[in-house]
Amino acid sequence: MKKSVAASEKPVKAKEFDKELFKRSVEYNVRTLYRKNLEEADAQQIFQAVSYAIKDRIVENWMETQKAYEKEDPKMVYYMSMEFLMGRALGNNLINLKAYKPVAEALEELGLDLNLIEDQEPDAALGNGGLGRLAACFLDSLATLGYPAYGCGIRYRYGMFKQEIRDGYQVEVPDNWLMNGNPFELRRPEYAKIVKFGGYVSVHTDENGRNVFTQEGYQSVKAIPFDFPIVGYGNGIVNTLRIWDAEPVECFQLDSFDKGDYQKAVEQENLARNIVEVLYPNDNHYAGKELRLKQQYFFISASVQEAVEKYMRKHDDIHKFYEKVTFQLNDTHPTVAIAELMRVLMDDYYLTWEEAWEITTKTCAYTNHTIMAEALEKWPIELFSRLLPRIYQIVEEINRRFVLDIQQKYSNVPGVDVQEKIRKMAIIYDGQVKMANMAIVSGYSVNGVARLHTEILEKQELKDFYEMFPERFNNKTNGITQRRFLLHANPLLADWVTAHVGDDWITDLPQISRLKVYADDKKAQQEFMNIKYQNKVRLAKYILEHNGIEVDPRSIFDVQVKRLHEYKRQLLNILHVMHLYNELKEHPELDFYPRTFIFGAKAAAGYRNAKLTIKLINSVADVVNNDPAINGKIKVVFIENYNVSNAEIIFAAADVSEQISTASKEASGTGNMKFMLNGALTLGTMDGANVEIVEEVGEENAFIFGLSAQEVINYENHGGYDPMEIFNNDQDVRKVLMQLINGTFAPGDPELFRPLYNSLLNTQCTAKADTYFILKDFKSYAEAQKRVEAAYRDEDNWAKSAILNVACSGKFTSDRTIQQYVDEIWHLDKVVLK
Ligand code: GL9
Repeated sequence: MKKSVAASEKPVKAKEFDKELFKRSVEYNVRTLYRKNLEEADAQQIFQAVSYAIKDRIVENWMETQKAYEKEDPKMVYYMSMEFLMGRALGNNLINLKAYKPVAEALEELGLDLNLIEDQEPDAALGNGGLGRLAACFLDSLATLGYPAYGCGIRYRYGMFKQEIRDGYQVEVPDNWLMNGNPFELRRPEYAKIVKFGGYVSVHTDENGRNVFTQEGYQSVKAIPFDFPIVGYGNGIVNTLRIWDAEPVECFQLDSFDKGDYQKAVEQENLARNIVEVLYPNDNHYAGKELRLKQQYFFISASVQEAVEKYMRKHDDIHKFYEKVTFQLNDTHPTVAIAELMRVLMDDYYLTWEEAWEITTKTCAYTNHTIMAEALEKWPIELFSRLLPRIYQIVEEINRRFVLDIQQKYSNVPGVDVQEKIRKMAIIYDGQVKMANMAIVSGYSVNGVARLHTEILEKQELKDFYEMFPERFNNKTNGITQRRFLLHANPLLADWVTAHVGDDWITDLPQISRLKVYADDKKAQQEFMNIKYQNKVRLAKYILEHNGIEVDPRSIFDVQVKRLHEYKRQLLNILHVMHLYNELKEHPELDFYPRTFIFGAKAAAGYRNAKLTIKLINSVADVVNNDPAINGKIKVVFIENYNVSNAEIIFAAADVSEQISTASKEASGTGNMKFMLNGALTLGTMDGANVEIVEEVGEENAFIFGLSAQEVINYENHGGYDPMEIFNNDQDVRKVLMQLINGTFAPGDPELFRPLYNSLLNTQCTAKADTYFILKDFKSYAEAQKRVEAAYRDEDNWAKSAILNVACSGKFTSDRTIQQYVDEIWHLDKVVLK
């Protein structure tokens, strides 16, 4: 058993940080953990020792917080999510304990560099992208605002894969993040739960004439929770992220052989081993895998059981459950929670359907994160009912009653085709269980994640539901935590902001608008650009170390980092780079401002066009970066393994933020907000939260281009558009498209990029061409890029716009988002520690 020593016996507020005590506890931990002194310990061991010392401080506050919750018995939100993209914990915990600088100093006195120690920590990458990182930002804000909350998720043994680039191709490497142990987590076997899969349901009538349902012949798995502390900023609050690990229910029993249960014992053990093995690496895409549904039910059943048991430890009337508990379902991934709560209430607490339904519908709320059709979760009945027989019965009954409601409501309404309504809205239809429909029908709130996205839900995607339940629909524009993405990620800018407007922005981001008065101030502009320059030097160093490419920090850093997806249109970006390269080659005399195009993106392992786009970016980079004729004026860099920790370095260094999704497709985006907060100017379409970003900062401080969401939707409703027309009429487009298939960037294999070419143009295939309107928006994008260059040449004005971006980012703090969830959906009270 690992032992460690606290820096202090009693809880120490951050201000009273005792340096000497801290140093001693680090030395002590190295000794007891590794039988070494500081000089002998390696970097990883030092990281562990420092983390245990910090954890001991956190634990004091954690206990106090939980005691206060115990005493005050406030309403709690359970944020149910398949993904929590936490990134590293040490630096963030120090920031939120307000102990970052003192700890850095103390370590320096020991001859240690906190930055290097932080680099020893693997990212907790239990998420794919925006949706998972949003969950992490929300936990930070909940703790900082003092709201009682649990995050509920899965402790995947392997998180998001590590990306290596070999010969320009993405190679996926397993992410064994728990390899060295995780100093911040706490195993809580005393809260283990049993989760049952398969078998059949038997019904019998009990002595009171009630039907009792029991699942029999099932396989079970033991769910063991691991708790992570979520430290609030400077308020002593520590909430809990509870993620579930799986273990076999019983180890091999010798008598299994005798009973003929050997086979079952093996199967149960395999189930436990497989279920939490790995995070599915799909973003905005549903693959329909059986194991994925098992993962969903596994963590939901455990979390719902725990929520009910915890409630019943303090209360005797289960009917009032919703007064103390609310479940926020992060997309449809956790929606089996609805049926699971119904099951527990009816089967374990003997409530009637009506009683259970009232509680469930007042407990569950659903967030929609995408309108991408391929992301919609639909489970074949065969699979769903085989894996979750009792849950399936309940879903069937929810559906039966809902279809009756539809018939009742619309049968006598002239002009309404009831069958058509049922086809679109039923939870079970055409042999499938539709999870979004269940989430909408069975909860009290449905929210989108940016204003435009919510409007599209109400007017198009979920129109029928909106008509039936208008009061359930609401918008919660996403946000990000400024503690991680400015205070920790960009200390130079953070200090500069604080020097000018004080440090209120750390917990009240709209205060950062006081910077506006400095936007025109020449000295402030220079200081700002100087900080940006230093951050670009830091990123250039990272790129040199990790990619072996030299980039000039005086060039414009034009950055697109996000998951690789056709709708996000990295292809548009790289086609434009090819076009610029062509221009420079044809007109070497062109007065061209040097530009570094930086990409970072992971592609889902089975997503062909996405992976080929990565290869194209790297192939273009090879040619462009090594062509002496263009004199280093364009550099293209693909940053390997884009993740939360290198993102922090990247945002801080960006001049231009590429947010170029096909309008209507990006529900919100959150990277766009992180760039803005760090003073990058948005080059983007009117999509997702870009709309609101531009509204805050003013269109003159951004570069907007392309079709509007409504225009895209109109084309889509009329069968798309004809890209051939553009190909035939636009010389620039024709040239770059030909280069995809003539070997310019793939000398040995001219056909290499044919699939990308076909995706844009091929109308012979049955598949539609250019469904993401890349060629349609190309010209408008190229013009916007020209405006970027012209604007950057006017350095004072650029600095002014950049400062205004920082100053106008106040709306996009996740503190605001969470406050809106609290006020309009959850209705929680703050807990303040004395
Ligand atoms: C996403 C949207 O695509 C983003 O636009 C949005 O900002 C985030 C958070 O609301 O949600 N929806 C979605 O399925 N993903 C998103 O990032 N993908 C995953 O991360 C799984």
